[in-house]
Amino acid sequence: DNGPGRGTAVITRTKTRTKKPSLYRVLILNDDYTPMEFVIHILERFFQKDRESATRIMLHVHNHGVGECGVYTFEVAETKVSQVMDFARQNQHPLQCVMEKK
Ligand code: NFA
Repeated sequence: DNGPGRGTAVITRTKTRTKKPSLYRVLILNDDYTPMEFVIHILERFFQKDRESATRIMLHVHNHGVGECGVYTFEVAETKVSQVMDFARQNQHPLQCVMEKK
């Protein structure tokens, strides 16, 4: 006999709350040498922009010095930055791409 209040299984709450991942903006920076067409290509290829929004973002960077390509979780943002920096370097353009916490 277990008697009162003994031998009773207790399930404690192990997980209810989840954490939203931090988000990071990926930015490109203006320079005097990278061709406009190359920047548009980057935005189409790595950020899935159509030609119209790629052109708008490129011109924003050209006119304001910096612009947002997209917002991603840390690992995705890091990968985008690496892909852009590698591709720019391979093509001998000084284009800079950075990430910042939102
Ligand atoms: N400023 C560059 C040019 O006039 C174009 C550019 C735009 C470069 C956006 C970098 C980022 N060729």
